[in-house]
Amino acid sequence: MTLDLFGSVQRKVPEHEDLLPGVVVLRRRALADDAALVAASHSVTSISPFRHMVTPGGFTMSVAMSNCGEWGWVTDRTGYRYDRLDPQTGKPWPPMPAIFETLATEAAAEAGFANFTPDACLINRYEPGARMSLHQDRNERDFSQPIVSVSLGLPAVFQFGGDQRADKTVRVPLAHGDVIVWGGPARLRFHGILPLKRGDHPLLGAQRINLTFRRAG
Ligand code: MD6
Ligand code: FE
Repeated sequence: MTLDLFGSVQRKVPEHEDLLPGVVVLRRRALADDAALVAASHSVTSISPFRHMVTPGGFTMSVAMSNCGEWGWVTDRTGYRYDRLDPQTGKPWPPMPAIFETLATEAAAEAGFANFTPDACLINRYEPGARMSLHQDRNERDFSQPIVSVSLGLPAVFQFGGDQRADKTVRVPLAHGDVIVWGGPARLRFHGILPLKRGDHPLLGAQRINLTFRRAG
């Protein structure tokens, strides 16, 4: 704890938290580049727009999604998978912006995963009430590769479970600019996002954008 020039109390936010084995939170790591990241995200979604995909069970997701990079994560009635083409445009996903790839590679290295080169970036858009129910990320080929996840806009509560759906969960608040890197023993843990609370973020208004970087192919 330190006192600043005006005598108010500032709690130091730890920059590098080891949340659970294999999970590192880099608080505010993306903050300095926030406007450029939002602009890059807009350039992607102007080509491959946000859309609400349908799960194999027939439910329309409350989170709207797009992708960039060589592979994009998609779901429809036939299942979850990575695809080189955007099913909505019939064209390849937009290339991954350099500022995305640089952030993902640097954050992974800071968390202990050297040489992470993502070939897929899923862009999730949450509006108030949107949520992501508990799931595992298991459509990727190589589980030794980490996942880097960047939060922008309204804050959200991330739920971390165990390797079984019924395992008890811990809640982790994620704010604008926070980056999570996870892999190793945490790679297949169940996780989700609680329903987004209403709010108005200076840069993004009433939404949260999440960028999730993976090595899919
Ligand atoms: C989200 N994230 O933060 C949803 N999955 O909006 C995920 O589902 C996720 O953040 C794997 C690794 C990191 C993540
Ligand atoms: Fe996930």
